Amino acid sequence: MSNEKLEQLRSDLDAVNLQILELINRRAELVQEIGRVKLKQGINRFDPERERQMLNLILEHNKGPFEDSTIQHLFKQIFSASLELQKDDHRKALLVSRKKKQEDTVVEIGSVRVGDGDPVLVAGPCSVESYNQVRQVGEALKANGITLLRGGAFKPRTSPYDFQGLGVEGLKILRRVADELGLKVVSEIVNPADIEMATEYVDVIQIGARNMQNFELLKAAGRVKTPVLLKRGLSATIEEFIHAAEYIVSGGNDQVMLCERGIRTYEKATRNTLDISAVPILKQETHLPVLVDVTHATGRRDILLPTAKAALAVGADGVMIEVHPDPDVALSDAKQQINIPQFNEFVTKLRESGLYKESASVL
Ligand SMILES: [Mn+2]
Repeated sequence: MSNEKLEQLRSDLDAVNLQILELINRRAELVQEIGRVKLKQGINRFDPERERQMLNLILEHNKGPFEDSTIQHLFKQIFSASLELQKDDHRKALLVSRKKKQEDTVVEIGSVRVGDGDPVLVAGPCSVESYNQVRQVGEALKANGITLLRGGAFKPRTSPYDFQGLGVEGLKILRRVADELGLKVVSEIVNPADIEMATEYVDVIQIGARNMQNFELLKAAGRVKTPVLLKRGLSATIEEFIHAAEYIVSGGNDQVMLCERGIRTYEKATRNTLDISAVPILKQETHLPVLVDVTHATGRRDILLPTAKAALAVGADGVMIEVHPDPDVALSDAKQQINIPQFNEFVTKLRESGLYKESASVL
């Protein structure tokens, strides 16, 4: 008899579980619907006042046997799961997400295609210092069959007393050398007001790590058609990085490349810690090309080659590296830039690894 009763109680419990399941999913559907309405109205998803009202109503009606604190704890779990659900919906809707667009985005810079499965190199001095300096590096690029020339004209430096770059003069030098040698210019812009002007001189606008969340700059880069190379912030999560890219793409510019450049950790053996796993994650989560800046990620000449190989092995669409004709006298990042013979060796070894084949035919 008592066994029968236990069976009955268990079967009642199963039925209640299923009712709770149905109700909890019904609740989730309502929350999703509210999320869609809020998104349309541009209202923030999380509303603490509303959450307080809901909790008060629930506690008013709590007749036990659960204590109010237990009920509050359980409902808080349900609330936060629902909020997560709205977040997931939101993530699915991101323009840069793989869910929104299956195919890889290929960024075209003249005849160079970034993201088509054939990795590229981006190389050049940290800062533009003179025509001769840039010209020497440009010639080394050309000799190695590399088209994308980088160089900093506007330098956001840690200290205001450090060299700040040549500004527009630097952009003009880059443009002149690139035109003379048939190269393409990648250069950082730091001021939203300079974006329009920069499009006259650069083929790729770089947005640096320190400006990854300069939202006005991101919006300005979204308003032009020039491709953008967006670097990950020093302490930015992958999610923040993806959202920064979304600012540019949602503004109307879909030619965006992501660049992992190392993140800040407790490790001192390298300047930053190269987050190698960010590469396959970004490739999975977004359809944008992903590059790795081995110079700033490591800050060490002796491990540029192995980290570049690692980057390409995990699926990076390109590698960025700093080259200077005489790094010892460079006005910025003197310790980590490589000279031209070292650069030639780097490119040769990278080609020998079979991971990098760009323009091999022109050699
Ligand atoms: Mn640098």
